[in-house]
Amino acid sequence: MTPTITAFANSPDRGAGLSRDMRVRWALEEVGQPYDVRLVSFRQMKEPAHLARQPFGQIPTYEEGDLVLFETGAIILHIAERHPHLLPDDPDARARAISWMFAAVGTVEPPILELQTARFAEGQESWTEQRLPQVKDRIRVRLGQLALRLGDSDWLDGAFSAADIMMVHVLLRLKPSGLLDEFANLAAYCARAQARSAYQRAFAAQLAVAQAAAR
Ligand code: GTB
Repeated sequence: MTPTITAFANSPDRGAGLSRDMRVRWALEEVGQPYDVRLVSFRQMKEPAHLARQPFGQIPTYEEGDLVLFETGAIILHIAERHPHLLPDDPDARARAISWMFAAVGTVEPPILELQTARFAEGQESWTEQRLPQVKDRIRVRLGQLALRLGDSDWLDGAFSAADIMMVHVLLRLKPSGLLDEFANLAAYCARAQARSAYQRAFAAQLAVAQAAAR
């Protein structure tokens, strides 16, 4: 059955690949699962039909028959459980990969989101400039810890997995800030992931939506 995901009809990142549907597209491309996309406007995201799928009025969602999922971590875990190659077969390695998926959204993403909030939602506040150095330092702490653990490995724990999809996509949001480039192995890790053909197909698909919206 072909799943349907939702994505922004008009993504605020204009096709830079930073919206979270990109993670789901990438996972689906990695496993070779074709998918349909339902584009939603900001207004539609807050209407009952979409709220029934995503109680917080956000994208992406994932529909497969009667199954409706939200939260990218859960969606990608579901895809990885239904298809080979995105999680290790060995139960312990699988559990470790899932730990990294949680770490991406629960430990690494929150300080990065704080920077987005400081820049975009609170950018006009008088105290924002004073706050930014602390926000950036909190990110550097996390990136330093992650960089230490990654070392010169290609991927987080053995072979490429769903954990790398989650972590790389979280890290990519930092690119415009320059913070990622302070950690050479993390920048190389992201570049390695972005060179994957599945990443590139997913990126092209979401960019095509943004380009069509701009016409
Ligand atoms: N925890 C949820 C998940 O992982 O699925 C978070 C979902 C989420 O925040 N979705 C965003 C959304 O729907 C889309 S990605 N926001 C609308 C709302 O909350 O009302 C948001 C996004 C846009 C642009 C960039 N960027 O340019 O860097 C990054 C992220």
